Amino acid sequence: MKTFFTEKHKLRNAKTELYGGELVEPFERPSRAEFIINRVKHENLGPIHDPQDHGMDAIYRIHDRDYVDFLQVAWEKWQAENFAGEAIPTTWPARRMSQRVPEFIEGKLGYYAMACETSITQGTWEAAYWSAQVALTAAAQVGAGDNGVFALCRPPGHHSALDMYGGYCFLNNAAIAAQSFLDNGANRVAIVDVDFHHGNGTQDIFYQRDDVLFVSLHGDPSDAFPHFLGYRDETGEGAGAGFNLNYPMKPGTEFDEWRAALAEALKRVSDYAPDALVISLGVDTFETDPISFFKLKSEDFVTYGKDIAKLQLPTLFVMEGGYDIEEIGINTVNVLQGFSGQ
Ligand code: OKP
Ligand code: ZN
Repeated sequence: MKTFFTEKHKLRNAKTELYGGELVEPFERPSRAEFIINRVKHENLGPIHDPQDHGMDAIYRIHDRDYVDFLQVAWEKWQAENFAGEAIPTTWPARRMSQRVPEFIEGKLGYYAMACETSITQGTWEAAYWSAQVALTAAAQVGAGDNGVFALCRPPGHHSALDMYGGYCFLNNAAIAAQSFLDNGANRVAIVDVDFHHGNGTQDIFYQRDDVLFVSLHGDPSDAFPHFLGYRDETGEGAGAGFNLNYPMKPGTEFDEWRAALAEALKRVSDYAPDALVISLGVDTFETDPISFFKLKSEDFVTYGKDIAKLQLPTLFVMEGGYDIEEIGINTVNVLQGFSGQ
């Protein structure tokens, strides 16, 4: 299996995350990708390639222009105010307030953020841009006939929507890749999101569409981030009615229950008969993940990789979360090895 990866992910290197009322070192840090790429090499998963530059067009197929403009200049504008710390919003357009976009950077941050743990800093835009290019290049490789390809994206993407960042995400790599399949001749694409957290961004982007089926397994939003989307009764709207499927699960969920939900999800995908499958691959379902509450063990990742392979679909794996950093490489590559029968 080919891996697409760039060292440019290191440009995303915030010093702070607001967690438990303190500014801590971000859980989503550069060493995550280093552990994964080292495991890819150690296991001889396959060749590692740099991404090609597919430009901005594919990004604008998913994200709003004003939002992308904001991301590109947010750090510069924040710095111009001479604030001491990294760019974090403090105020949101909550219920019954105006949804106009403010001029001042602190207001813009609140307008475009869906969560405030994600500080914007020097290099954030460039890393997010190249993370999307990794997904696009890997998608093109699937389009060229490879049946399983790994996009080692960092930063992750599935919390990012049309005009929202947060949850460590800026551009929705999986959604951008899914749209690129459609723009290159696919009629239907399925996205299965196995990250511990609900893929609110991906759900929102495709909620009214029937050309992308979105299925997510995740911690119940009543108990887990992103808290405000991911319930079972969110099934799609308009043309998209019936094309969104959520499997929220409770704290302590073990692999047997999780795997049964995956089996149902994969049955729905199979019935949909997509031309391509995108897996939003987060391994924060692991039993010792520091910010999650499922109980998967390392060998379970191999098992579910095999389950996904049984669909026999052209499959793109897009890296999302996973924060038990010492084990992240093992768990991620276990899925890919299970899939490819290595
Ligand atoms: C990003 B991805 C936990 C706070 C969690 C943000 C989590 C973002 C996860 N108490 N805050 O889906 O792995
Ligand atoms: Zn996650």
